Amino acid sequence: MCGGASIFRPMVSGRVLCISAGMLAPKKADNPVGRSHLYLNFGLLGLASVLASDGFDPVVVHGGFVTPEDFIRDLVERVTLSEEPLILLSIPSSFSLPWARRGVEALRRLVPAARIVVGGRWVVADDEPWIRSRLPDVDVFARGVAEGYIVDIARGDSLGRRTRRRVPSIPELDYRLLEGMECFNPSLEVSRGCGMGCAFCAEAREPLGGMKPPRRLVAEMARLIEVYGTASIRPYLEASLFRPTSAWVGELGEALEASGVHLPWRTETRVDTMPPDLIPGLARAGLRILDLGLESGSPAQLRRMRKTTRPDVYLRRASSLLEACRREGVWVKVNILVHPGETLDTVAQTRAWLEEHRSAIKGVSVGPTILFRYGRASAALLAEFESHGASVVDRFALDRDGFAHLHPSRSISHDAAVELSNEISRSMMSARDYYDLKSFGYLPRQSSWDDFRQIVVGCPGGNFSFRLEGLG
Ligand code: B12
Repeated sequence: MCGGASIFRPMVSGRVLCISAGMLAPKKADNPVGRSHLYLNFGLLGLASVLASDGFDPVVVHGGFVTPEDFIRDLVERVTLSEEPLILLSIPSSFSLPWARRGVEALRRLVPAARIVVGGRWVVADDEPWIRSRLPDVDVFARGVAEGYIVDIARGDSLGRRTRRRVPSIPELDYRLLEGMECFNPSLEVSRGCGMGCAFCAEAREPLGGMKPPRRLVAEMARLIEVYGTASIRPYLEASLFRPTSAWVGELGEALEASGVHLPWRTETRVDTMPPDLIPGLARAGLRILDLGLESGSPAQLRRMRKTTRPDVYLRRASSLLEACRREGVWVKVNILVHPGETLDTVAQTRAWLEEHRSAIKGVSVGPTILFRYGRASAALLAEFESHGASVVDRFALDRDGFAHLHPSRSISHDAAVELSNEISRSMMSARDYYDLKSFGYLPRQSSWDDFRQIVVGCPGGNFSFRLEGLG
């Protein structure tokens, strides 16, 4: 079963417990569809993979939407822990912070001698005093990416003395370490970093690294098929900025042909960095869904986001890319932000742009920009947002919760922004479109259209972000 029941192997002494913090409620509407999402923490799985190759015995579990106290109690009851077990807790987003806080309290109560190490670079950032104030019972906080020193942590070396180990910067993910593996559609990391400087992203200044060589990627796909025992998997190729060259696409095609591997996959990129002429080759190599961070169809808003200094060129490129995807049968999901400075006019511009490209868009993800606390960078970002006319809904939220909702401008309140986001979403996406997109990477692997349909039909008033049509 997916999302709760145990397939746990008996715990042996010295096993490293790697917990991905869950969430108390979904980020958007709290309904059964939101709660059926599985958020694979491949960053944590990568750390477990490094530990396993160094002789440790890690296991990765996901809190999902289970109440933290129940989750931890169940975990402690069904596993045999060593006397002073090492527990790695990963906090993938600020939305997981309340779960993590209660989870740590439960761990301290039930396993007082545990050594609890917390990481998750988007939340821990560069501000240990703050994260310690949120999670006082934790022993060690780890910053940044951790493949280089996770083994030292597991050995009990102090972080101050840590030595940088020589591990590949992107480890191969060992899905056998993931509890409930069969429920998750796997991810494969192809590159790290972005560095494009967008106002709302913490990776704005993380430089883009090189892409994984195609031969290595294909070998990993082949091993995934072997581990899952089936080719009916739909991997997400993870990269904050997926930017292949034509040589890379050509080599990928050759490597796939030579190995006989053929898997449909999904990835995410920017509209202005992916040349449309690469789409036919990528489609032949299995690209089925492309997530595009368009963010807005309004030139003024694109400038405010620092997405581009030439919105006309940016939007023209976006049109050509969408057209290339449409021609090749690649589904496009467009991400849109209702951002500081937004007015009803700028929203109308975005809606008109989406309408014009409707035939090339399978679905959208729309939401108001959220201000995430990212260490010392947050104050400057808030000042920038305020200069566009935005204000925070609750001035204590940023320090208390690690994120703050915004009123985008005097003319659009936060509630109005949520409502506008839902309207745009519903106008662009049917229940079937939503399912088709989500069944690639977010819903449990075995979840069929019929299962999904029944969940939706069984939840009248679910405030879904898609049109309730075609549900039978
Ligand atoms: C891929 C991705 C996902 C994937 C996978 C997440 C993952 N962590 O593996 C999925 C789809 C599951 C996901 C889900 C969500 N995400 Co997301 N996601 C990203 C993205 C694009 C890249 C994350 C990344 O860097 N992965 C690469 C791996 C290698 O890095 P990593 O996960 O950080 O792990 C490394 C370190 O953090 C550290 N580490 C992590 N855990 C631990 C634990 C220990 C003990 C140690 C020592 C170290 C350590 O070591 C790891 C390996 O080096 C980012 C950023 C972006 N550019 O937009 C957003 C981002 C992280 N997501 C975000 C959000 C909000 C979400 C969602 C709420 C949904 C959403 N999109 O709004 C959910 C929340 C899930 C949850 N339970 O909280 C926000 C978080 C902002 C914040 N401060 O809260 C980001 C920054 C995007 C943004 N809007 O700005 N996400």
